[in-house]
Amino acid sequence: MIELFYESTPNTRKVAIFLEEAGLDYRLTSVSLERGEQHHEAFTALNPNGRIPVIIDHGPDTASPVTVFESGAILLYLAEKTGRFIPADMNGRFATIQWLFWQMAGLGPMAGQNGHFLLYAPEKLPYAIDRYGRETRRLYGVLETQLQRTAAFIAGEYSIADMATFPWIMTHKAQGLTLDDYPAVKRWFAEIRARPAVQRGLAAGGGMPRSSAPMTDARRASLFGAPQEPQ
Ligand SMILES: N[C@@H](CCC(=O)N[C@@H](CS)C(=O)NCC(=O)O)C(=O)O
Repeated sequence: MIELFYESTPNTRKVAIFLEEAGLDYRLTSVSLERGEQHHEAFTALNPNGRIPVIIDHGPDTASPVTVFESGAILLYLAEKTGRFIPADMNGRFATIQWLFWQMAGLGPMAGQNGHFLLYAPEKLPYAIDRYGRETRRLYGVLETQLQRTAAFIAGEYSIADMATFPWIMTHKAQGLTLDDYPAVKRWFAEIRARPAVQRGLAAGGGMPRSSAPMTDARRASLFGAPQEPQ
């Protein structure tokens, strides 16, 4: 059984989608970002970086429980464990891994900062808005070119690269973008959203808090305030 430490956010949705796609036995353990539970000692013992998602694989097919943090590493772990959603041949495998890393190191952080400066920063800083907006649009353009090329999924067949990228494209409106400007991304997005396992993955944790929850003072303090500094 896989335990997924969870609040509904782009990075945790990736993992819920994989678990549903693969039909793995799992349960969600709520981590309230508003209450700052990602900074609690019990949680940072699992992930010293104090971020969700984290999984614990409780077996029974592992000698002892396996803990993994970082959503990209979790997707790779689950793909290795099941032999699914990553091709076995070297070319296909690294086509998938390179796009997974592109999402982890590029699209996720840049879109995250873009959303921050557009929606949450107490001051509207034109330089930051311009810098991250431009970079996010550039990355959407890169994805558009790739999806026009493959005319299918990001790395050819449906894979963990798509599962990593899709929840971030879900945030396009908050990024100030429209998919009408990216027709191949729009086609791919609709195709993935229609998958029953993706629907189930997105519905996981129905009653739990979501990243789209209102930005209360407590949430702002937990996400951007003093707990983020070295303790
Ligand atoms: N690179 C990490 C990023 C994880 C991350 O930033 N998680 C957010 C939710 S999507 C979080 O835990 N935020 C809590 C905080 O900023 O204190 C991953 O992909 O797992």
